[in-house]
Amino acid sequence: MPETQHTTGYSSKSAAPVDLNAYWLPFSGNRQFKQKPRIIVAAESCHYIDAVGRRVFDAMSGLWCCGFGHNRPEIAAAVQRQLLTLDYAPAFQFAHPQAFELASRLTGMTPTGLDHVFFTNSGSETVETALKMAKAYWRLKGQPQKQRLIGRAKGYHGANFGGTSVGGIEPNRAPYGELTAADHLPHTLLTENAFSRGLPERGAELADALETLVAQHGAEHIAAVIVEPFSGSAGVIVPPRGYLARLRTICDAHDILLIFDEVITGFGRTGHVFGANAFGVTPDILCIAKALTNGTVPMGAVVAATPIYDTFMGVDGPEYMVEFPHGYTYSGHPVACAAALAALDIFEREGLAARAAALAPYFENALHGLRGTKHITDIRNYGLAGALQIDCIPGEPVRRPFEIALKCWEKGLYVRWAGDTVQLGPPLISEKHQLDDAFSILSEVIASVA
Ligand code: PXG
Repeated sequence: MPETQHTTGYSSKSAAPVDLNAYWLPFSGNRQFKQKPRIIVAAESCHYIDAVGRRVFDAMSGLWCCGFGHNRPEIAAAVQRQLLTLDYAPAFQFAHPQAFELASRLTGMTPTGLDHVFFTNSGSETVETALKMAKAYWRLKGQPQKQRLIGRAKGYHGANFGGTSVGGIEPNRAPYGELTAADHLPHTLLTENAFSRGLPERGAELADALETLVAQHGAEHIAAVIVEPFSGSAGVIVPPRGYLARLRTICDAHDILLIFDEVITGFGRTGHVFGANAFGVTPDILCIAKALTNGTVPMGAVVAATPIYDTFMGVDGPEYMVEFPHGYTYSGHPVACAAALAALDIFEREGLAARAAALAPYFENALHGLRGTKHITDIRNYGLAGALQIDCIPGEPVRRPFEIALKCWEKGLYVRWAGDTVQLGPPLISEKHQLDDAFSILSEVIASVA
């Protein structure tokens, strides 16, 4: 059967019809999308403009990445300057000044002791880098058997092999069988914590499941545990009070590296610079991406604690030897560095972590104001991140959130649907009246959905 030719009407170069099937969208329902494409053509501060001219409030900061607002001229100017000065420099065995500048800038922002930055190009690459770094570290320390990786149920750590394996969102793993061996701690989504505001009170002892895995495998076989300070993709699952500190204590007791995946929680989302600051727990390895460049140019980074870096640098052999045989053509890309430096200027100059912290109680009140609206079985929030748990239609857990999000889009509000949740991560620069409008659309839409 010939493939249907759909047209968007937005062919940029020619009048030829665009074949919608030429583009295979990531993490999307392609068949549904192509019946009625949602095409975004422009952005402005906290809004998107779609192909029919609709202005849509970006209540997800893109995909959690554009929290400082869209189309910031300072970032555009820095990128243009960089493109006309040094568009690319080899990342292996050579470097350029902006990579050092950005690395130093970042180590000035990360918790004490996290002082060495390895650049990547996405959250997924960041996670792969962190996992390989952890495994290689133990080999260099003379403990080659310390290799097991532990994630957490409902965790999301990107789409590559290692990240998918330590990830705990079942539908993301199921299509592929086993990729890399990994164990999982239980998630911390407890019904008795439903409708908690901020940190839930119950469940810190769930961290003790790590002791069970230690008893099962022996600490001498476990390299690292990776968790998101709060789980983003699974729908803002906030750690129970004391949980992360307990995980840190158990890792310390057994010499297990603790990796925080702060791809979503970094750069102000929690109302602090990092989730590590918000929750008062410092990991051995910190993973960042997304808001590092305000979403403008792909970039990520692993920030490693000094003992890890020193172990690699202390390796036997001649000094010209590569200590960590890992990296990417575009690691520390000059254009990405320029974008990140300009984005961090904005972040610091405008005090956006503090702004998020100041706006968070207003956001929390508005979000929890939806309690009692039909279909909503839980509401969770931290900083400027929030999620609604939506009662499932039997056999179709994803349908209702999907219908809610599409109706919101039509009414000028972009929220994300994933699994049985609707999620919000508004720009850190949002105004209260914009949040009011967003919540009034959301409440009206949820009430109208069957
Ligand atoms: N770790 C975490 C914690 C993430 O949230 C990644 C790694 C992977 O990043 P890249 O840049 O490779 O996509 C992510 C990405 C959502 C959503 O709606 C979340 C992500 C991506 C897209 C959508 O929750 N997180």
